[in-house]
Amino acid sequence: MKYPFPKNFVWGAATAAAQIEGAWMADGRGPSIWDAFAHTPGKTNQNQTGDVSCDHYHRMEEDVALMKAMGLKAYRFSIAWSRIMPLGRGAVNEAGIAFYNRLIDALVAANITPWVTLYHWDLPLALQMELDGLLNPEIADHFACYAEVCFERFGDRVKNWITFNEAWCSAVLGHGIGYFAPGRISQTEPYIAAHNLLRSHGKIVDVYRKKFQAAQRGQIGITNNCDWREPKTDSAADRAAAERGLEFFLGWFADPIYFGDYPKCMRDAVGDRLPKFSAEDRALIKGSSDFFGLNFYGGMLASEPPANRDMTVTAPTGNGGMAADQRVELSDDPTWEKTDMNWNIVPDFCRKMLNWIDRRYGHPPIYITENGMALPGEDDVTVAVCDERRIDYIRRYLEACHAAIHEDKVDLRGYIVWTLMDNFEWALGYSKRFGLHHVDFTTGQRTPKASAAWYAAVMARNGLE
Ligand code: PNW
Repeated sequence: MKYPFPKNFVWGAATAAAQIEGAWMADGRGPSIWDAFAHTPGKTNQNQTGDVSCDHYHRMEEDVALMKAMGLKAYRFSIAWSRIMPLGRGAVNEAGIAFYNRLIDALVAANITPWVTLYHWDLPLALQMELDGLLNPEIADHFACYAEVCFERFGDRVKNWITFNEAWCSAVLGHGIGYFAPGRISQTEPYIAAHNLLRSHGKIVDVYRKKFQAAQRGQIGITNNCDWREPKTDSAADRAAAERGLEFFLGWFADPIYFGDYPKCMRDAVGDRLPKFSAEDRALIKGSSDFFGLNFYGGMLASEPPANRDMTVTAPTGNGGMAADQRVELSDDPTWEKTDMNWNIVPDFCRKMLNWIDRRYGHPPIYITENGMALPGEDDVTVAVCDERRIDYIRRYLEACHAAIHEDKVDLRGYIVWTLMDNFEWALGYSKRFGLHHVDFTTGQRTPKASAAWYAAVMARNGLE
């Protein structure tokens, strides 16, 4: 074997509740902000919603069988808060608990380690309506109560917890450019939402550590996303722009956890719009992650913009983050291959990102909790099953991971593919397919793509040939 991975390396595939479950009103589930957003005409591709999606809620046993068939070692999924607590607080919905109990039991029986994300963007709608959701500091207490129910009910079998998936998306896409739920457009609110997400993360981890961790012996952390920023030229200004871009993207969420505060460049640029941590918040947030979760998808060239450039971002993906504040000009190298999301395929950027995290945050254990690609033409199942380009993509990213581990000595402990099966790709609806399995959204039929068998072989031998 050319590229063996460390013993105990975590191999997995991921999904998220709002993207696969469907059954949006079944068994007492309350609505989420993504239901409201998707049901607002004009917000998603062809006004598509997650109402039915893959109908995983009703096909869970079949889906676990798919995972078992490929010898999946770990499965990362998220819990829909509004199935557990339909109004986000108060009464617990036992039918929702029962669903996740059945799922977890099925995984354990199939020898698949559950990795559970507590929040993958689907805030109970009631909390948005009553409290303004993430903008209200009180949200941290509600997050902590919900999480406590999950630890209590599932923590005997779940040993790997992720508090938040990509807080950057909730902040920037949800509260900055309005591309994601709850669809807010503001230059101030992203910083408030981010702040309350970090405070919520701190509280959730505190609950876990004080009440559950000793007995349940699991680990808890947060997953952030970041795209690499490569200096466009070797000039000091472009190198500084790239570094600033990374601090605005990832440092925003990781610096408070590892250092207790936001990056200095953000303080300088954002001024009074950037909230301050109270001593109490800081004590909860600093040191609050047992591992570093990273979702990695791409990168761009970064350069210092001309002084008079208007940086206001209106582009849907908002890849520039809070662009007017960070002032980093982003561009592509025309030779780069792209995915169907238009994201650049540059495996070396993954290695660089891992090294940046390793150095900046003092050699933390890292798990890649998402990486994968969307391919065009895959609505047609006969096209989808020949996904050689996806195999090539995953192979090259895994080679980059292997180099980071063995040559750079990064403590990378796992790689989780996005995603187990085609699903509701948020604002892009069903127009983008990332799955190792094709889903026919009319019949619900699942069909393994070539990448599923290939990935099964990689997991079985714990490495690449
Ligand atoms: C991640 N962007 O989201 C999510 O965690 C998944 O739920 C999602 O399906 C996957 O990546 C693929 O998109 C992102 O526009 C979605 O910059 C959009 C962006 C970034 C991450």
